[in-house]
Amino acid sequence: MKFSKVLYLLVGLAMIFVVVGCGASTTPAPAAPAAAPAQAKLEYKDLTVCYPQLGAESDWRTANSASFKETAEQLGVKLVFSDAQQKQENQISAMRACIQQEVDVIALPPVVEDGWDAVLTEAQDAGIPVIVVDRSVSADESLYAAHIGSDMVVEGQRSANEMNRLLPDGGKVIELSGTTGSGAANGRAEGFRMNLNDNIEIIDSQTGNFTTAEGKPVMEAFLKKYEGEIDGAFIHNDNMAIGAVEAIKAAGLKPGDIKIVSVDGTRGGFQLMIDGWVQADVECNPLLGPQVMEMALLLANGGTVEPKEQLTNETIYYPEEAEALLPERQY
Ligand code: GYE
Repeated sequence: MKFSKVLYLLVGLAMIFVVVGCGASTTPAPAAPAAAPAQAKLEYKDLTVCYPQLGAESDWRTANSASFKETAEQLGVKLVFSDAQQKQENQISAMRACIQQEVDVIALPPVVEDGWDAVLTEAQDAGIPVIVVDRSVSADESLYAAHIGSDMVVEGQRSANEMNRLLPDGGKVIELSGTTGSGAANGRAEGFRMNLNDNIEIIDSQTGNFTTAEGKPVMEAFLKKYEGEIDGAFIHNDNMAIGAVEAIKAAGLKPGDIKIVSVDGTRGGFQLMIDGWVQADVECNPLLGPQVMEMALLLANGGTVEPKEQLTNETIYYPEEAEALLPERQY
């Protein structure tokens, strides 16, 4: 029997059933008990999302904050935004204030990996789902609803692959790393060491806290200490690369004398590639607002995110394409 005929038959039977059903009742049916109204589905305009941002240390971070603010504005989500100035205790107090305020969802970009168990437990006890954003936490997975961000280990591996290509005969490299104890710095350092060729030696590693201001003096110190010895630099973000390049220029070196691999893919990083200072920029995408808001709505409506670990798709940028791509970069 054709599908359409089966459909007609079923519809017909259903109609007979309805008619017979109604006709058969002689006494009026008792008023149905007011069915508990199905839990009204929350919409974006009903949502309050807390974003205790970790700081404003880099262009990546500025773009990340803007992505959250713009997305919230477009969707009509109420965003409780704060800036912790790279201090974990400030992020924790901001989270506690949001718990008190009974926000619907907390999206947390943790400045460092450790030390979140207590406040994550407090959020859980208050029934507020937490989405860990960008950097990871070392806390047990059961304490948060999802983590969305980059695979920092993969970024480190990609950076090592580029350094291997740039120094085919081996050499000495320094590492200018991100904030000590942060998931981004830990992952990038780990991945870099996993893939780096044996003939390339990491002669020193210091933090520049992901900022231009702190990256510059660290590079100055490296240049003094290892004069003429540095073949390559793995720099954990473009802002520190900007500071490092200022120091390298001041030391009288030319673009390419020290091969630089940086991370983020910001406009500043693109400009360094165009000017010949950076040979590869490993992308890290800060524009997470739309995905996080979508997740927040799902969680606020009782849904779950599967799998808990949601990774961002990323690539590597090279000097040859930098000029053409720069005008369309969003950050
Ligand atoms: O690479 C850096 C920022 O956590 C991925 O933090 C983020 C890093 C990013 O300050 O520029």
